[in-house]
Amino acid sequence: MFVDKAKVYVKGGDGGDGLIAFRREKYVPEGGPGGGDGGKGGDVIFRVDEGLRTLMDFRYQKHFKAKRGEKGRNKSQHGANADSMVVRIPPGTILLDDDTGEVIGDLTRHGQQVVVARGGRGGRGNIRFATPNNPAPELAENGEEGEERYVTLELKVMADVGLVGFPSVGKSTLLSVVSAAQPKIGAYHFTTITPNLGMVEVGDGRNFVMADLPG
Ligand SMILES: Nc1nc2c(ncn2[C@@H]2O[C@H](COP(=O)(O)OP(=O)(O)OP(=O)(O)O)[C@@H](O)[C@H]2O)c(=O)[nH]1
Ligand SMILES: [Mg+2]
Repeated sequence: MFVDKAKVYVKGGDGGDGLIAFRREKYVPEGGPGGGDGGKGGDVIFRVDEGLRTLMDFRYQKHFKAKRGEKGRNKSQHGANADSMVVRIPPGTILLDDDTGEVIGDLTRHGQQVVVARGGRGGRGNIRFATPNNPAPELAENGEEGEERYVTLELKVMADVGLVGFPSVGKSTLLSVVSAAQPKIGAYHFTTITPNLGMVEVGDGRNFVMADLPG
């Protein structure tokens, strides 16, 4: 068994700010407050896709930030909530909070998902702050910040192919050439005592796991 690992940064979207605005209507001289609430920031969600087999994609993209919520609108309208950002992961991935070591999720089935960073709530607009004493408040809240953290992904990988052959025929050498693995190579028999695994990239985006076994 070989463990593929990756560490990524995730951040939920910030909430949209609440708006300070006043109604301006014909024949209504003092229309009162009309600033709406900000929208919620997007969540970052990790979802299992059974088409994936490795954590290779996370070597290239390590930052995942969801969009922020829209600012509150006038006429008491709520700003739009931001869409969640969905990141695809292979089945069998364990997600850990990198700082605390807490297990965030252990995802095995296709479509299973977990929110790894929540988006912030939107701030309240000035309509929310109107009171009999202060019917025209010049006050609104900022949106809440989205959660952020570093997440470690761990995937236990089973080999797709194994190299079987007599001692010293060059099995470890082959693995070292087609993958990034660095197995011990020696001009004597039984150099390899425990299996070595490596990820082989085919070139069209696909990849597979090769195991170098003892002779
Ligand atoms: N001439 C030649 N030598 C090779 C070739 N491939 C590997 N070797 C050499 O053969 C020796 C054994 O290579 P390994 O890759 O360790 O062989 P292995 O099959 O993993 O051996 P065990 O782990 O001991 O079973 C090393 O000295 C390599 O440098 C090849 O294509 N040609
Ligand atoms: Mg070997």
